[in-house]
Amino acid sequence: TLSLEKLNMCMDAKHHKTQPGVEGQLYQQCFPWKDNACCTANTSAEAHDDSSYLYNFNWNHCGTMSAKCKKHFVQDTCFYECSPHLGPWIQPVDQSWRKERILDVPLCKEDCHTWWDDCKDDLTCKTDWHSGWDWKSGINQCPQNAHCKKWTEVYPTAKSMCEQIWSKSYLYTELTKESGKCMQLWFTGTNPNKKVAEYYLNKGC
Ligand code: FOL
Repeated sequence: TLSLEKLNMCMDAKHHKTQPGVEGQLYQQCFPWKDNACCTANTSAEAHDDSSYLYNFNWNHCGTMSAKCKKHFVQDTCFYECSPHLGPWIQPVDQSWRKERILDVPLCKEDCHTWWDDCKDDLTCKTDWHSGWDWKSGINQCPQNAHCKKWTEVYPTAKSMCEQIWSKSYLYTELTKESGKCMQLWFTGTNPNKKVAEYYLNKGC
């Protein structure tokens, strides 16, 4: 793919549009992506629901996830489904539910730390949330061998959570939002991640 195309594209995955574009009605936390998005309005609404049809994913697998923790997972879902500027980190993958994934997206330190801080009092039973669940009820539940533990036992550091939860979708960085060299899950107004993608594309050529 030409570098310029990588600046504005959607990965070939379960719910992504083929091309990014304007979406007038993106829901709540996905609203910042409305001017240019890889998610549909419907996907953006589903991103806010427990066990939504997107992946039937159950955030409450170790009791009810706290609202302050859940909002980061909603934001991560918006980022994953809606971002049109992930081109530099899109990789082919051999999985039943997607043909492409993101790998080592450099995440801004603030976004990783606030996520981990807000989830500190919650529980989980697995470090990698992409695989190894018990799906026999239709939604993911903790498998036999995995007991619910304190978040901080499963993820001793913010870095361990951000990198391991979605099997290296994110790379932990010490970069701050103002650096312009890391991707932001949380933003308002113009999408700051376009310039970041541009920076990494130019770096590579
Ligand atoms: N957010 C980010 N940032 N990166 C991601 O890759 C990502 N992926 C999801 C949601 N948010 C993300 C999708 N999550 C399964 C589990 C979680 C999931 C999608 C699918 C699942 O079906 N797991 C099966 C294995 C499926 C397979 O690999 O064939 C399991 O065994 O639990």
